[in-house]
Amino acid sequence: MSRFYLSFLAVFLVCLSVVSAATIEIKVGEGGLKFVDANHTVNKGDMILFTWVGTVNHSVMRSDAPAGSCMPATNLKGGANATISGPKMTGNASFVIDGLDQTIWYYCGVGQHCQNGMWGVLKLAGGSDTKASSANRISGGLSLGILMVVGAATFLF
Ligand SMILES: *[C@@H]1O[C@H](CO)[C@@H](O)[C@H](O)[C@H]1NC(C)=O
Ligand SMILES: *[C@@H]1O[C@H](CO)[C@@H](O)[C@H](O)[C@H]1NC(C)=O
Ligand SMILES: *[C@@H]1O[C@H](CO)[C@@H](O)[C@H](O)[C@H]1NC(C)=O
Ligand SMILES: *[C@@H]1O[C@H](CO)[C@@H](O)[C@H](O)[C@H]1NC(C)=O
Ligand SMILES: [Cu+2]
Repeated sequence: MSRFYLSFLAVFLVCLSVVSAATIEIKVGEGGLKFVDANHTVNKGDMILFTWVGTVNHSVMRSDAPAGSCMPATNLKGGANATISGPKMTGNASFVIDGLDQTIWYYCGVGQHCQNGMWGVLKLAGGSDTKASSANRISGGLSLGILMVVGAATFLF
């Protein structure tokens, strides 16, 4: 193996190990008064994408602890807004994990939906992953790795 090949391989492996941002989709109102999946382990930079799939209005609000407290959060870190989306029936809403909170609690503020269990939890993790977001993260890491290898090759040759 040539030294060049080995250095590309090294760059590639380093890139693979870098945690890249993932998009985590949460379906709002799938199967009733639910977020699916409600709970995820997230990393800084991940985008949480809520997509409305139900047939009644739902909102997405951040709350303080404990999970399922069903009250808008007060004084979120970084001046974040407790309202991620007001009530609606279609479309989407998203926010990016800023890494300031170890745990983000969220719920639907429409009617008694939250009291009926329509809430979820996003936990910040350094390395570990949830099943739901690992596929996205790996493909993101792969494309980044490939991009950097192509970049290195262009530079060296
Ligand atoms: C989400 O996690 C909380 C604990 O943090 C747990 O009580 C709840 O049952 C979980 N919800 C789902 C839908 O798994
Ligand atoms: C929070 O977001 C809601 C809905 O997007 C908006 O109406 C409200 O003005 C915002 N509040 C602050 C303090 O930015
Ligand atoms: C759903 O939400 C929209 C936007 O806030 C509102 O205009 C509409 O009246 C709501 N529909 C119901 C059935 O509550
Ligand atoms: C989210 O909704 C906007 C319009 O409200 C649309 O332009 C955009 O494509 C949607 N994004 C996703 C990822 O569905
Ligand atoms: Cu709801």
